[in-house]
Amino acid sequence: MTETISHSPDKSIDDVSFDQLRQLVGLVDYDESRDPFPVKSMDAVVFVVGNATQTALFYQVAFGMEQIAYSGPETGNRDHKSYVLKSGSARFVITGGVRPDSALLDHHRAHGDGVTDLALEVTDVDKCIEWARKQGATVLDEPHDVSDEHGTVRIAAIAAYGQTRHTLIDRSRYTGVYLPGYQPRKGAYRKPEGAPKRVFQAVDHCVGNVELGKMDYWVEFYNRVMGFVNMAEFIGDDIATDYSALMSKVVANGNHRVKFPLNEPAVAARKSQIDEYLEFYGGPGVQHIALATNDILATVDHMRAAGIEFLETPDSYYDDPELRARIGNVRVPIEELKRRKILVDRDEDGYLLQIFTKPTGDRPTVFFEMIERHGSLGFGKGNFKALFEAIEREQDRRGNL
Ligand code: TYF
Ligand code: FE
Repeated sequence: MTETISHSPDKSIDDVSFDQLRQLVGLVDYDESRDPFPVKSMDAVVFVVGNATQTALFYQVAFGMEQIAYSGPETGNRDHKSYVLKSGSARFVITGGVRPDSALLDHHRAHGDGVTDLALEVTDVDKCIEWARKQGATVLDEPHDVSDEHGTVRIAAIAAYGQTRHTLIDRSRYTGVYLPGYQPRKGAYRKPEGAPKRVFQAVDHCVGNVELGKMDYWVEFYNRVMGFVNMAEFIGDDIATDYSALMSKVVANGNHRVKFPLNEPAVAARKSQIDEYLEFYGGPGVQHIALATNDILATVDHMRAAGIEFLETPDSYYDDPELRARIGNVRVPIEELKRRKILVDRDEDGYLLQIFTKPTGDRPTVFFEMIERHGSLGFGKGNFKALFEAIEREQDRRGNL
């Protein structure tokens, strides 16, 4: 029997090629024919916010994204406004309620600005739903076609942790800009001269925070319902009690294009950053979205100039001889990283550079990570101590002890 080693049916995602993605987000080969729930990629990260009009501008200015589509009262959608933004292969949809009785306003009242949907592009919606249902998933939206003059998409949705859902989309028969109901529409914002072409190229991973004792439940959910595999990296009891106050495991689809780390609070000396999230988000939800860049120095310079605040890393991190020895040579002098507070981690496969924003909304909940991979398939385990100490300093500033 011949086995097909499947990469991805589409070899180029906009102008981010498959080979670029392999390096950007760390892909592996796998046998798609044996996958009960084959996932192509992230389709979109869907945010519900208090003011979609202003938030869409924020992602254009600070994250260099490009507005490509819109749905709202002017296009016949009286309930809410929805802006579609792109950067390389990444798509964000920013949504906010317009009518006072919009369900989105209830979502916002409960959770503040947050992520409602980690939408996935799949090749066969019905096959995925049939499998997921058999494995006990809650189907929120039964498979159905939605059409306009640009073709047809097939859509369904299953429930994940908290109020988060996974919409499944087959867009292989659709040529429109996003989905039926959306019109192509650029924003009025114009990038300044000299701005990087892109601040990031892809979504690398999306992290969920779940309640104490529920991490393994959700890992098992992704294994059983969506055929996701466990990745090697995890934060266990040992690390948790010493300093991180959280436990974490990572699941990924077959080729690792879609990676979902899952955190739960750990009982530690101080209030866990995960407990703080759960309290302010009002339950489980998406904690951070990691965005892959091929030039994290330019990324950070652009974002800082636009007013984005990153977690501080003390100079001692960079001056630590043990870190220097472990890191070895990276593509830029350590001084360049130190100046920008970019963290470095190395494992047996290579290294990665990463940095974390402070929470970007009003509540201490959702934040972003920018990551530049050079072979490493990890998540920065070697940085957890420095990272979690920085997060705790921020918790203290918020009066959360
Ligand atoms: O995604 C990850 O697992 C890494 C590490 O609050 C991490 O980015 C985990 C928890 C957290 C911040 C970063
Ligand atoms: Fe991360």
